[in-house]
Amino acid sequence: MEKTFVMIKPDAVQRNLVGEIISRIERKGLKLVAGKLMSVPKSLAEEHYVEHTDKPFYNDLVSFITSAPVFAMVLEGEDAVKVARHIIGETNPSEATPGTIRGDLGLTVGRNIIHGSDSVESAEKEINLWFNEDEISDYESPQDAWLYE
Ligand code: IDP
Ligand code: MG
Repeated sequence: MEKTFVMIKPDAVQRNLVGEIISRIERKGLKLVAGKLMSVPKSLAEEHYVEHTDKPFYNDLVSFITSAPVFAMVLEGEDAVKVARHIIGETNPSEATPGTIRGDLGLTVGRNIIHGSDSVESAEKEINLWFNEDEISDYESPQDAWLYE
């Protein structure tokens, strides 16, 4: 089953939206297989956003992600990468469709609530970057029988 990496950013943790966001993910049917509240070391933030090193917002982005704790997660499910990106919504919350996490809960691109891996390849990279293998659980959920044919 496909896995993806999702991180609730510092703005959403400070705004007490962790429960709301995890609830949306759970209701969708994605299975939580790892999760932790953590302060992000600068080196981890820099590595996570390495593809954006040359962007004008890179330094602010690294400062923001390291400014207060995040809630990092691994989610599992059929097409988990694509499904998580869909329920997260467009990068800029002002353009994100209502009903998505960013569309309902965010206002500006620099404070857009949540991160989700953009491909299966980056999901693998990000899961390895943020989690040790022994932090990820493999378990059967009784609702699997009612989520999948
Ligand atoms: P994504 O998070 O939807 O994958 P990316 O383009 O990969 O979007 O950008 C990574 C993160 O960088 C965004 O989630 C957002 O926090 C930040 N970001 C992207 N574009 C801008 C911008 O124009 N101004 C400020 N921050 C930005
Ligand atoms: Mg991205």
